[in-house]
Amino acid sequence: MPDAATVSAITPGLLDAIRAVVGDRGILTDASDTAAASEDWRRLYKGRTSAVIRPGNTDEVAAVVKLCVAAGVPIVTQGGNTSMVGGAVPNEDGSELVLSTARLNRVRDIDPVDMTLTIEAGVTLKAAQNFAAEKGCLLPLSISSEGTAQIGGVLAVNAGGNNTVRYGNARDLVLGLEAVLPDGTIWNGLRRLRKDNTGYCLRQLFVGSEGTLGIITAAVLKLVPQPKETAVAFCAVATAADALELFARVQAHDAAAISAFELMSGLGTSFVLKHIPNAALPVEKPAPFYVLVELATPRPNAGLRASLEFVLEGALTDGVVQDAAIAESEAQRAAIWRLREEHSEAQKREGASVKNDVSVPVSKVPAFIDEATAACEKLIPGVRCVPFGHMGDGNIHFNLEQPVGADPAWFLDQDHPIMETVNEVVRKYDGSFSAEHGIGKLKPYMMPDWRGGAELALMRRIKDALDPLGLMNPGKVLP
Ligand code: 2HG
Ligand code: ZN
Repeated sequence: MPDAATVSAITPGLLDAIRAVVGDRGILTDASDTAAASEDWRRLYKGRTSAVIRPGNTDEVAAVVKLCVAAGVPIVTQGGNTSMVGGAVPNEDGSELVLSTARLNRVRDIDPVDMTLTIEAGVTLKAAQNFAAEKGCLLPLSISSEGTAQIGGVLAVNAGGNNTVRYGNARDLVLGLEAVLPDGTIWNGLRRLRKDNTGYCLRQLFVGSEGTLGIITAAVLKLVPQPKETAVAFCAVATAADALELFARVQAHDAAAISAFELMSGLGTSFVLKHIPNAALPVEKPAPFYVLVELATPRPNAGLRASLEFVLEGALTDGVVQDAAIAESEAQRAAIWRLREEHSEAQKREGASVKNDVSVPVSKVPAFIDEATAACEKLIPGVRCVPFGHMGDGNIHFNLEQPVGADPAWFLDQDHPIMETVNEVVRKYDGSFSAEHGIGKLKPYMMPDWRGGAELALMRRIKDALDPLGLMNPGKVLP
């Protein structure tokens, strides 16, 4: 076995041996395929690889890992390649192979009594939600990229998304896991038990590890009953403080029914209206901020709409809300959600943007937004702050769009000072510099500052113990 310092070149012999395991359709070497897998969704990183390996089952993953270990070749595991932090792209020197989970795409089991879904890593989150819905269950995890993002990646990064306020993050939904370890051993921990106190909780090591400790190949996910009633409103508010007041009022009235409480800035929403076909504002006049509030319950005839109307009427009377529209149909509900979910795409089309995926205590969200906005506008005059996100759990995407007419490359070069400026405010409110997108390639340099000392040392010891050769997604997460 090679030692950690030696990383060998990818030889034709290695690719032949891999081809013998996965077959012709399990290995892509065309330039268009390898180029697509080497660039991230945000186009921040352009790496290089000589092949994308697509194993068709867990045994093939294990065999490929063993071949790579013997050859000293690093592996970058990739699902839907929707990472916001460059977590799934190979480096620039072409020394890493990309292992795609796309063909691990089977639903192994779904049980509506146990309320569990046993599913392979390459199934998209959207397809997994649909399987659950067909059995009358809800997979309570929803993110903007769910049509493309795959279960393996969603778990590897511990995605959060729109329903964390009610159901927690991806890690809270994982009962069991199957993974291929960095030496090629298959660990089958696909238990679907609600209680299982048997030593260290190994599955949680892999959730959030971003492919640096092994390759997640399948998981048992917790389901919940499908809502029988849903009510969604789109509300115009003058300030983020008003949005917080609205959140407090909905919580006081029916906290258990809240399934999403999302904030959008007026400017960010104007980008959606500008760039996304058929997007329309459901309220009469533009406002500085908007809130999407969704209530949902598995109880029939629960009167959610009346609940929402009651809270909104009070909020309108007291000037907390300027205007509000409640969805009258599934189509209207989808249109309201689209305004929220297209924020990233619209920002991409508007120009270069620097993202800050941060969290603070929910009660501090307005102060954080006000102070971070002032600090960034001082740092870069003309910068356009477009904060949005999951206000109900305190996770704000404090994104900055380049000043109008500025050079995009120049703007992106300012990413470190911008992120540091935002992070200073995050620190003031005891928040996190990475709420749900993970660390990837973008943020390892921040780790010593935020997670240094015993915490980072422990992470390194875990990494060294599991992946002593450093072949699993090198350069990600740890500095
Ligand atoms: C979302 O909440 C995603 O839509 C993407 O987490 C956030 O683009 C972003 O910064
Ligand atoms: Zn988000």
